[in-house]
Amino acid sequence: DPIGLMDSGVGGLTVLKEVQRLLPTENTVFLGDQARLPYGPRSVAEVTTFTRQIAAYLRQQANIKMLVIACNTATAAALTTMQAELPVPVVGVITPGAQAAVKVTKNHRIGVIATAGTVKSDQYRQKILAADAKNTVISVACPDLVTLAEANDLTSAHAQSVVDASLAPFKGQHIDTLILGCTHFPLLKAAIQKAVGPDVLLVDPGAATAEVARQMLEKDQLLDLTTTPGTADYYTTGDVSQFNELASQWLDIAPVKVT
Ligand code: DGN
Repeated sequence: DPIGLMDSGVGGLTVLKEVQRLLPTENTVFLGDQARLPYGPRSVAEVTTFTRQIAAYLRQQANIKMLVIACNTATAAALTTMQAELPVPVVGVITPGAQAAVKVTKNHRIGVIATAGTVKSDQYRQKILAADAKNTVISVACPDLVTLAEANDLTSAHAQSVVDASLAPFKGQHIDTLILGCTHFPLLKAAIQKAVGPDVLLVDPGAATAEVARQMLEKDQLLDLTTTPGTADYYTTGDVSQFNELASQWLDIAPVKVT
């Protein structure tokens, strides 16, 4: 049975890539809810409803053995609920990302960029302080970066100016670590690094999340121990060609199957 991953759009593909890298024999099925994007400004109740619907769809359609909520906004809103409701293990991206940042910061000043929903949930700050209370956390909502990523506008002068403006609040804050707290943001990594300068370490929670997923599968004896390369299926609730363009580019595979 496959591992299911979900996001509000293409951002979750950044997590899928890490899962495929770490667990190349696992089958995966991904759903991007592009028709209802963005999740960032929506209420907890609404994001929880969407997450529940997608989980049910992936269970029924693909009999997933694990759900990775590859979306920070949905993790913040619905991880605990989904863990209580689903009969399979459920992994979110926030705790792995927070712990990865705590491991690498030296001056204990950690920045977080995310959607409004994730910032409002305060979960990155709470998880970071739970891991090490001497950290200071500065969180900034950057909804415009989601729009850039969905439009596959990653390297243009316009994209850089939007990224620069979104990250301006970090000027003078002396952070040494910045968590990309929205799964769309690793797509804009180059522009983000340019905006904050070369001395700030960017943390992409995707890799740490893939490792947590591996550990949970191992513990439950659900790991695929064959040597055949895993298959990948993709679903979007939105525009197939738009999804395909970015997915094929980011995952370095073409064409991808989208239904
Ligand atoms: N990719 C989602 C996240 O990680 O929070 C958010 C994108 C959105 O729906 N605004």
